[in-house]
Amino acid sequence: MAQLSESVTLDREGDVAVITIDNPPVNALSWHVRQGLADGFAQAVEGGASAIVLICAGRTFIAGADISEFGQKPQGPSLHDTQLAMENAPVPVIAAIHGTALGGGLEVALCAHYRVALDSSKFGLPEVNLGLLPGAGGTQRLPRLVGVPKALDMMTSGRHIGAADALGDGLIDEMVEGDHDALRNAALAFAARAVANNMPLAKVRDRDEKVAEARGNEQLFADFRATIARKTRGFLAPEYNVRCVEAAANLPFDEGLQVEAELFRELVTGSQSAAQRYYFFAERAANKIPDVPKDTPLVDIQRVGVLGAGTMGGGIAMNFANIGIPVTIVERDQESLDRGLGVVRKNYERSRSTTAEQVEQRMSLLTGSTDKADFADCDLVIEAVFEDMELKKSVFAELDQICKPGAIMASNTSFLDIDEIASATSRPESVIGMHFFSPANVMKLLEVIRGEQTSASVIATAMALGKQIKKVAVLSRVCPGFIGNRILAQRRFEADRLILEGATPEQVDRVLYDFGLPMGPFAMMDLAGLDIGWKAETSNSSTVRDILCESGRRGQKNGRGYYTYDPETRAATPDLEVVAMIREFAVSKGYEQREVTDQEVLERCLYPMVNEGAKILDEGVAIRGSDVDVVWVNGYGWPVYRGGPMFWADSVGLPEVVAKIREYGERLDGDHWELSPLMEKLATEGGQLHQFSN
Ligand code: T1G
Ligand code: NAD
Repeated sequence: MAQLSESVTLDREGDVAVITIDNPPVNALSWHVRQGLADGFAQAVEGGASAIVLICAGRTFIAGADISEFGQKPQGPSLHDTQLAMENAPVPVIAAIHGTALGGGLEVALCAHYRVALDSSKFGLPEVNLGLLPGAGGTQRLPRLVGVPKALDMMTSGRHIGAADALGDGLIDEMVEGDHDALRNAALAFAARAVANNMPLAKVRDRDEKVAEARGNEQLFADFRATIARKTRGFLAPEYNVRCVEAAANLPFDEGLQVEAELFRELVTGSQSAAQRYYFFAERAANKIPDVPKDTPLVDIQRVGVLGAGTMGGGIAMNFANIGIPVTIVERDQESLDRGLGVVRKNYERSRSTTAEQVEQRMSLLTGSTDKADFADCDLVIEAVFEDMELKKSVFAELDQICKPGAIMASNTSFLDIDEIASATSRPESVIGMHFFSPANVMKLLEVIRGEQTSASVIATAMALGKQIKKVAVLSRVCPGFIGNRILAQRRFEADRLILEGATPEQVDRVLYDFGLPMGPFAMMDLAGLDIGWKAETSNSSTVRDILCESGRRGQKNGRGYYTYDPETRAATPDLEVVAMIREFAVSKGYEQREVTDQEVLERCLYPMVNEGAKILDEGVAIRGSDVDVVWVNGYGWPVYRGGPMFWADSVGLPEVVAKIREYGERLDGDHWELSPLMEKLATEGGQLHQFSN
């Protein structure tokens, strides 16, 4: 066996050459892998091998290019040359695939003449998630095997397909059951058959029949663009991926490769991909807690309890039933319980990805009760009752009596002090915040709130559980509103003031929507309901919300809020009557009316958020700047192609942001305009918020 580079070896099985990549954790195509591959194919052919098998050690086949190398000085041979060597090899080249063949990994496999894969394998070209497109021939080769519609779907969604699917599409030639040894043996057997039967050296580039079906079919591409328009709003990469597939259908292979190379170059040097690549690592960093080592023992969670089956409780329970963990749901009375379980069943029945059988299987994992004593055998209880401190303290005192030793008691509070809630128990070390976002069975973010006394084991368990239920968990310390809601409150304050000074709700919402946020603050308030926490008997026309509610407006639920809503389509239309009511109210409060520019709206809504994010870092509430970004991308729909509030502020330039905050702070009152010392320091020293860590 020859060690060709630090991560690639060349070996012989009889007269078949075996090239093995071993580059943990995911066999990414780092420069030394590319070097080893180039040498491996050359030496295998020079050595007279009758066939070549390419296989990877460890947990997966190649999971793509080495993302950490992007933006760095290029090293080692280009992937393109190695792929040509594979494709033009004078002997059969078989790729043996296990785990995930993703991005450049699948593109390498597509240059083999044949592909053999374990039945547990996954395949994908997820570059779009990094603001990119497959830049190693994948945009031209994939459609030639799976057809144009499938390639469009895979490349613009980034989704992975399974081995059975891949076999059906002709993406692989043989599916193997078993383990890595079974795969290796099957690939060697396939190689022997290929040699014995003189099987053709099939080049994917020569396959035309599947792309020919879409040649000149502009309608197909137009229809596809229309289907993805809404969910890819603001992103560049999806459209560029579509253009490459169009080239695959309409141009000769090498010309299509040219189109791919040009569009790839544009994306990889652009700001969107830089933000999305940053975000890829930011999401993975969020899992690392400096004072909670990786090997911290976890609490074994076999059964979960959820207290309260309201808006949040039901969704929280679904997350655990979805992964097979039984859940006891306790409500204060049977009627509330039936209502809550009814909503859960409806949500399951409405979900297109859940079969009728799965609905029953998951509902069977949910046990309803009106007696908290039924939490006695739970390893974790998550409380989701009304947002009231006294109520929460009283139920935690009860849980303290009921829950078994070692059980975790978590609160889904949005704002309240976890330490104060924990003080109602005799075991604050077992109390933690697990803050889900609505709808809890859909939103990916889980803010994990550690109290002063929460144990490392409880923190580690909550973070690991977050990954298990397919959430992105981010750790926060206690402060009002934690990371996400605390930052949201700053924007809300300025948005409310801007409409008193002359901006309109439509203008504020439009500016933030065009920036890439899913919805502006006023449309969001209409969606949530203007009367949340509002009481007619105490309303005294002291806020815009008061006067809107006093006028009978409740938001989307009664078709009138800051906007009026079409009863059929729910489409929102700016309400001039509301604009006039706000004007009159503002003037009565002494606000001078003036023209407010879109730029001022953007700066006054986003800069206080950045400033608050910096304060959160300064106080050590968040571990690192990128955690703040992960919270906002996953919990509040901040466009990932802008990285997050911290990354975005750095891209604007902290000196500019600091100068603006100072300027606004001089004429506007409010703590949110008091400059964060950390941001001032970083701006002076040329530091970056998104790279800051405590
Ligand atoms: N490059 C560098 N590091 C990577 C990596 C990659 N491609 N993929 C994963 N890692 C690191 C990751 O940061 C983490 O490190 C560890 O591996 C485990 O990852 C030319 C342009 C493969 C499904 O987009 O989707 O090819 O935190 O925690 O949940 O056309 O990783 O432990 O230090 O995510 O089991 C295209 C990206 C690249 C796939 C495994 N490929 N990776 O998931 O583990 S662009 C991708 C994943 C490209 C070509 C183009 C997932 C995974 P650390 P993990 P996991
Ligand atoms: P909700 O009013 O929809 O549901 C609360 C449920 O708790 C009700 O069904 C009520 O019957 C039940 N309940 C109240 N007291 C109880 C008791 N003593 N025993 C058992 N059940 C009891 O409220 P929600 O929106 O689901 O909020 C619940 C918690 O989650 C709050 O702390 C809230 O701040 C937090 N939260 C809400 C959201 C959101 O968007 N709604 C998001 C994140 C967190």
